[in-house]
Amino acid sequence: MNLDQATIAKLAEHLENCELEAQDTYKITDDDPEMDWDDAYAIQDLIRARKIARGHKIIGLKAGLTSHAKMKQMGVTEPVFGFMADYYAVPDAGEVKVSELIHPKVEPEIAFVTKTALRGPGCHIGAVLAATDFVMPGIEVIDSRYRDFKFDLKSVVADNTSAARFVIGGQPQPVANVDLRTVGVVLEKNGEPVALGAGAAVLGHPAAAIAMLANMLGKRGEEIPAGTLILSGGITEAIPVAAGDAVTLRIQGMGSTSLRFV
Ligand code: OOG
Ligand code: MG
Repeated sequence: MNLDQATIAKLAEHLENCELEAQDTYKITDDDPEMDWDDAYAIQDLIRARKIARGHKIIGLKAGLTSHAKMKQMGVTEPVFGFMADYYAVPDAGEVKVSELIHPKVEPEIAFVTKTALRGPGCHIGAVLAATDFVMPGIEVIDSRYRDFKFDLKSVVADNTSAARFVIGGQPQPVANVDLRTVGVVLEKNGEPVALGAGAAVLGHPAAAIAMLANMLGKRGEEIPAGTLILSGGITEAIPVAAGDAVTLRIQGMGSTSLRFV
């Protein structure tokens, strides 16, 4: 770690306030270029602790930047992870208030729910499939707190990987019922298909994103508990949305989920 505790606390407070006030900010590595990976996750952990201290629950995890499309769009090379707070969850077909966000974008994702714990190192796709209760369609709404969505990896980790809202829905399927590599994914905005893909866009197999997450947590002495909801990462590039937009995600054999921006 290169930053002292006071700086980490100050940056966590700043980034969380930006989220809560829907206010964008400069990239934090501009002022603190010596920030390292441990500092970045320490800031994210402190944002999580601040939410828990205010009575919020953490209801899931997310892997991010797990597809080539996403890494190319954001100009980065490595996956990262973050958490989902209770108030990020939107009911299926529900509303997202754009006044609470800065510059939201949507991502088509496959959501996993575990039935047994996963612990790295050495976690692999087979272990993930064995531990998965079901998979279902999930739309993540990301909202980087950084101006114009411009960031480097450490800044985005500190900012809880742009997490803001999400919806899951459709027909939960056991993994034996779906080929998660070839499964087709259609994201529609106002009835028009705006992004198309297949599961393999995420690290060759979306379960590989969950294995990677278990291995990253394992390095910190943590695990993915049984019953955890995990978003495995955007399959296509993220699509900007505005008030008035309706977004639907359809995944082959898994039904659909949707939300509206108001
Ligand atoms: C970072 C979050 C990326 C995903 O699914 O790849 C992410 C960002 O692009 O702002 O959630
Ligand atoms: Mg995402």
